[in-house]
This record gives sequence, C-alpha cells and structure tokens, in this order.
Amino acid sequence: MRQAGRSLPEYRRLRGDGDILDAIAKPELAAELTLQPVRRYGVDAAILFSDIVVPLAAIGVGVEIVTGRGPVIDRPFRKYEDLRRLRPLEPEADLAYVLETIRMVVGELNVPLIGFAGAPFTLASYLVEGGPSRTFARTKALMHGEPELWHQVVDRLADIALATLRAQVKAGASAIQLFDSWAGALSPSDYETFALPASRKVLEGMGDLGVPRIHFGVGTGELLALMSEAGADVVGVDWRVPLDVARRRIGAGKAVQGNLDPAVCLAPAGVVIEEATKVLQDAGGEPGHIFNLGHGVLPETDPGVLAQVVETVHNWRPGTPSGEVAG
Ligand code: 1CP
Repeated sequence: MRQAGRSLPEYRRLRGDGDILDAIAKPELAAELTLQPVRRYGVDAAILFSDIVVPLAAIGVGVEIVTGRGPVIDRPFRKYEDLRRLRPLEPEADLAYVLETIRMVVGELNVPLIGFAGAPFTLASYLVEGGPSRTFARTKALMHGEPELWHQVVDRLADIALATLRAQVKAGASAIQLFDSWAGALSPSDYETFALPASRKVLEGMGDLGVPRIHFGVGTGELLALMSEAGADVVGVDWRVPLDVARRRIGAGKAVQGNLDPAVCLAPAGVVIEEATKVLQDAGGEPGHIFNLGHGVLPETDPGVLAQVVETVHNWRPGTPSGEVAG
C-alpha cells in the first residue's frame, strides 16, 4: 500500500516537517521509513521510501515537493533546448543514497522489497506542466503539437527510469513497479502513440533481470488491454473496474494488482472488510493477484482499519462467502 506510512503516528514523528527529498537522501532515515509500515501491518512486501521525481532531482532538474500539492518544477519544459537538462542518469554516482537505503532495508527485511520509477508519460507531465495538473493541457498540446520533441523527452525519461530500476535491482530490490499514475488522462489512441512505446522500453529493458514487473496506473480502465502489451508481469487496476472485468481486458497470463478504493478505507471497519472481501472474490486466484489499494493510502486513514484489511487478506481462502473470513 503506497504511502501507508502517512497514516502512522510513528511516521509523522520521524518525518517531522522536513523536506521529503532531504529525508530520502538520508539512508538511515529512509530505511526506517520504509520499514515502519511493514512492521506495523505485517504486509507481504515493502515499497522503498523514495519518490518518482528523485532521479530528476539527481540529474539537476530543479524540483521541490510542496506539502499538500506534490512535485513542482522550477523551470517547466517547453522547448528543444530544455532537452539538454535531461542528461543520462548514472545511478551509482547520482543516486548512491537510494542504493545505500536499499542495501540497508534488504538487510533487515524478511519480505521482498519493491523498487520503483515513474513512467515516462507521468514524469513528462510534471516536467511540462510544472506541477500536478487536472487537465494535462500543456502536456497534450506538446505531444500533439511537437511530437518529435515529445518522443525525445519520453525516450530520455525511459532511459532514466531503466537506469534507476536496474540499479535498484542490483542493490537488492526483488520486484519493480513502474508508476504511470496519470496515464488515465489519455485516450487509448494517444496512450498507444505517446506513452506506451517509452513504457515498453523500460519494462522490456528489465526482462533479463528476471524480477516481477508491476505496471501501475489510475483511471486506466479503457487502457488496460494496451497496458498489458507493455511488457509487465502484473497490471495494476484502480477501483473503477472490478478485477474480474479487468482480467478479461488484460488477457491471460498476467497477474493483477489492486483495487480497494482508498476512500472506502475511511468508512467503518465492517464496511471496509466487506469491500476488501469483494476485491478478493473478484480477483479470482489465477494467475496471481497482489491485493492492494487502487491508489495511495489517504493520510486520515485509521491504521487499525488497515491492519484489519491486512488480516482479512491473509486469512482469505478462495470460495469464502462475502463478509465472512476463513480461519
Ligand atoms: O511525507 C510526505 O511528504 C508526504 C507525501 C509523499 C510521500 C510519502 C510524497 C509527495 N511522496 C512520497 C513518497 C512516495 N512517492 C513513495 C514511497 C513509498 C511510500 O511512502 O509508500 C512512492 C512509491 C511515491 C511515488 C509517487 N510520487 C507517485 C506514483 C504513485 C502515485 O501515488 O500515483 C507519484 C505520482 C508521486 C508524486 C508525488 N509525490 C508526493 C505527492 C503528494 C505526489 C503526487 C502529487 C500529484 O497529485 O501530482
């Protein structure tokens, strides 16, 4: 559950009000922040405490994570000359602290660690818009108006994602996740032309390392069939599409991840457990389901409710009637 830490008092105490990019740059702190939700909830995997914009900051793109807003880019990308600011990433030099965090975490964990990167489209949207966006108007104007420049931007971002993911696996991550959080803003045809090729470059470029590859998106119901062609082993689904329907769109041979609505987790515990059980039933068993929320944990979520969700998932056996939990 991404950002599970945000709902925890121990996380808020340790994080304080400091800049999140500074916290990520301190391996001991970042390792502890990675471990906290695993200890508290007993989940089956950890996700590295970092952010999708970390590799961009590391190559000198001015980016700040503003509380309550998200990543803000100091000079947004608009022209060919901006390409020069996307130099290749050298993970051992540029992201030594992230690799150190991974080594520390892996030394202490007894569940797998998931490494991750931002997908080229989602990162490009921050670069072009200058920050979070509702309409992605500038991003879409650039991709349609200057497709050659767009393709060069996402191709460079693919190389950056690939470099960081390969280095994370070499440092000890056992699976990787490519976060294309905002791909759902695109039509299928735009996704296929402007986002899919660069994501495929990243996912297929990880093939030789033999680690499971998870492909995440939000609002991607109409894109699931295309996403399943991008080369991942697991396709993430949000709450808008039931997992049995999603499986038909994704096709045979892929696992699914998802898809409890994070907002539902604010309801009374009994309701949340019922909804979580529905997710488990819709998922079916084969060929694999990673139970997760459809997007990150909301900060106001009660940790006690999440602990009950984890317990429900751990106790669930296929064939369990809705609302009842097998022992
Ligand atoms: O502690 C804080 O400052 C709170 C918020 C926070 C956290 C905990 C941000 C700002 N980033 C993170 C860490 C983070 N980001 C993790 C680490 C693991 C974890 O804590 O669970 C991960 C995997 C991410 C990935 C990330 N960052 C994504 C992809 C997944 C997703 O949520 O869609 C995206 C889009 C970001 C950008 C970002 N960073 C932070 C925020 C609030 C946002 C989203 C802003 C927006 O709406 O555009």
